[in-house]
Amino acid sequence: MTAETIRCKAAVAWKAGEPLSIEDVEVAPPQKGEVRIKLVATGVCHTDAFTLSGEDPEGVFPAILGHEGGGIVESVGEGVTSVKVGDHVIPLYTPECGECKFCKSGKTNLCQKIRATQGQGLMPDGTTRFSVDGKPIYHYMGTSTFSEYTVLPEISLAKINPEAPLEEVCLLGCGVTTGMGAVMNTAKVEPGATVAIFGLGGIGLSAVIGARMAGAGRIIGIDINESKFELAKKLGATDCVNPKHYDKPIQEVIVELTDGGVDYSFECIGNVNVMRAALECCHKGWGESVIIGVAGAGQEICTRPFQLVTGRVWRGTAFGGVKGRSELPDYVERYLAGEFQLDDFITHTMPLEKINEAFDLMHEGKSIRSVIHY
Ligand code: NAD
Ligand code: AHE
Ligand code: ZN
Ligand code: ZN
Repeated sequence: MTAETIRCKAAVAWKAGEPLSIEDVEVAPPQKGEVRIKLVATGVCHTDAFTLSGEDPEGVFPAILGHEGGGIVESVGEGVTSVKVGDHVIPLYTPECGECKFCKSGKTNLCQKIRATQGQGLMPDGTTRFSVDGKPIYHYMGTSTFSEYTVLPEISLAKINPEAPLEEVCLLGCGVTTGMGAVMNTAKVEPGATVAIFGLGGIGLSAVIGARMAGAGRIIGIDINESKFELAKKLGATDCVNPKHYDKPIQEVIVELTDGGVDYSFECIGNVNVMRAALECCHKGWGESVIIGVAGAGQEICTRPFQLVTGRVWRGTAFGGVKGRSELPDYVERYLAGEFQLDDFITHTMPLEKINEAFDLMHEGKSIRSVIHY
């Protein structure tokens, strides 16, 4: 049976810098190779706030933001074979087509099959499935989870175990996978290593969990908001440091604390000055720093090249280097097996109508993750 247009609620970002507006949107049926899903829950990540602020060079408006969702397949377009109606899925802003140069390289999770149209807020055929009173609304990161229903390409869905609570595993659609993956997959932190994690929000705390699971010997959490320290310690941080308590640069403080620097550092904020500090607190000869945070348009990183000449390594990661379709379902299984918890992250839950409160709580430093329940 051919699917019909659905009318539902969505939070629309009409303009940069303005609160989201709850609207009745039309969601067109999935086209060839596409899938329409009913969202059950979505987290709110700092990247949503970043794009809404107008700092994202790829930010297009009006758009439906959101990229940390969990949902159930409602209908499928022509030719879709890998998922069926009723399957539980996590939307992927990093798809996995399995056939592009990037997928075939085996060296990266950055599938590029639909990256160009995704960055323009469009489906792969160059059009949009969302509209309000006939006016097209752009997609966001290929996911647009701040809507009761959304449409994605088949290659942008990870099919997961239906026993997993979507209200929790939605966080594996971005934050938790990114932080854990950065540590275990990108950096490959080894047992006994000393690790510094800058920024203890959803991403940094997930990196703390990853470091604990990797068997790191020392996990130093750094944040200017000390209310984050209690949870960081519960999750495995051995030390918590507030840079505001020191007169000298934080990299010097960390180098002194660690007999010459850390083996691995992670920047989980999006601040280019902290990115420099994260590199420079690494141990001479081998320390590696991984950039996770997303910095605003026009910003650049800098350090003395001597930092790299003398063996420090600077790298970055998107979605923790995780290949969504082939590897994310296993993260869900590991969660179900009790290897890590997600409820600690969910400081607030709310209906879609209150989504602007989730952004306020994030900006006030009061939340780790707000999860919208549909
Ligand atoms: P968040 O707002 O929940 O957490 C950020 C934390 O950084 C807060 O605890 C804040 O107090 C702290 N902080 C701010 N300035 C600081 C400073 N100068 N020194 C120390 N701590 C400071 O954000 P989040 O959702 O955890 O996201 C963190 C960053 O990661 C954002 O830039 C986001 O866009 C990015 N991100 C990247 C990826 C990726 O794939 N690379 C994925 C998800 C999120
Ligand atoms: N559009 C921005 C960059 C935003 C960005 O870096 N996004 C990360 C994911 S953040 C999730 O919370 C990412 O995956 N990047 C890889 C990619 O292909 O976008 C800009 O600067 O233009
Ligand atoms: Zn995110
Ligand atoms: Zn690909």
